[in-house]
Amino acid sequence: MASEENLGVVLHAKNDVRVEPLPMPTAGPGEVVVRMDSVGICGSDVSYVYKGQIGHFVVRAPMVLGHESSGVVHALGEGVTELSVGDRVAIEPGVPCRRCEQCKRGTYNLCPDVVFCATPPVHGNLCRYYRHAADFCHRLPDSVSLEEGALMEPLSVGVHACRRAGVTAGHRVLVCGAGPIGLVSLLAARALGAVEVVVTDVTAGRLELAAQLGAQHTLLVDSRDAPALAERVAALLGGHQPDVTIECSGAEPSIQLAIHATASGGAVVLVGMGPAVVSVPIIHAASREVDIRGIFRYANCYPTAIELVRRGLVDVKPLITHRFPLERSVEAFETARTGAGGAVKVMIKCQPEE
Ligand code: 572
Ligand code: ZN
Repeated sequence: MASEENLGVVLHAKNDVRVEPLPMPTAGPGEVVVRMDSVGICGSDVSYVYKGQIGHFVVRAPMVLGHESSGVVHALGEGVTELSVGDRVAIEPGVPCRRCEQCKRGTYNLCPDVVFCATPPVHGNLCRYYRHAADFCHRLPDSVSLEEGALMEPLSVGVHACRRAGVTAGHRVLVCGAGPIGLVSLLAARALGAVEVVVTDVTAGRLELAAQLGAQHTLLVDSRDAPALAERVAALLGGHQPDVTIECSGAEPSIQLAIHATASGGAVVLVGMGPAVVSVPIIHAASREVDIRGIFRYANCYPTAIELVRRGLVDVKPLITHRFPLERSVEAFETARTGAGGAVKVMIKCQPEE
């Protein structure tokens, strides 16, 4: 039975997470109230809990966590015509102003006034009932589960990374880092036509999952010698350098490897967030016309992500390694932090069990 009371996971201060009652939301014009089903824990949620901040985004007031989510439409606000009560939806967590230059040109992820779930001071949606802009709730096809719906958020990051990299049919792709974002980048790259993908990591266990998810080759990074590792990447690809590299670790040596490994004329997309300042072989990139690009979340990727899953081109389900009921969220965060039991994606179930 769905509960009629709201309960949420609130970060009060660093290391102080509480599962506590929240007010029941009501839908304003253009909004819906969603009865939440599944919320995945992201690395950013873990950082806010255990470090209290990411860069200059600091948790200064109690904040509901969570932004990888799905649920069922529970109530409609005034003027909502595209959704009905009972619709199953994936919730796109960043709602932009819709009016600025960036919004108008479609790069709404770069809107200066975007509000994004669980980025201080904005509340997230790790709770039982949550209010959101109706046009950022994407209806799920019958064949796509609500857990898969929650995974449309990280998959959208992978889709956006591949679009920024220009991944296309026939490409050879290097993905650096086999955490959740490296793995969704691998899945998106394969679905967009990459024929051969190499995934690197410093942990052998993570590479096993990458191989299961479709990486033809994996490379355990056991040195900081970027030129030597780049040669090993090319050797795995039969002597070809990758057309593009998607760097998902943020680690300085890995960014150096990305630049050395990528073929002349290719692109490196920096997805991972590490130190703010890193030393990179910039002339090596520039003189070989290797473009270095960044990404900031995603824009216009949810519909593609949902369609890739609906058509069976991507299977995100193996990413889920752990499930916890909302009431045990503190344990869930600890599992996500330590990676205990080979944790990749920890999923929280928001409703009381039937
Ligand atoms: O799923 C979206 C997402 N984006 C992340 C991190 C985790 N999940 N980003 C990295 C951190 N930046 S930020 O600008 N910030 C804390 C707002 O440093 C946002 C994108
Ligand atoms: Zn995230």
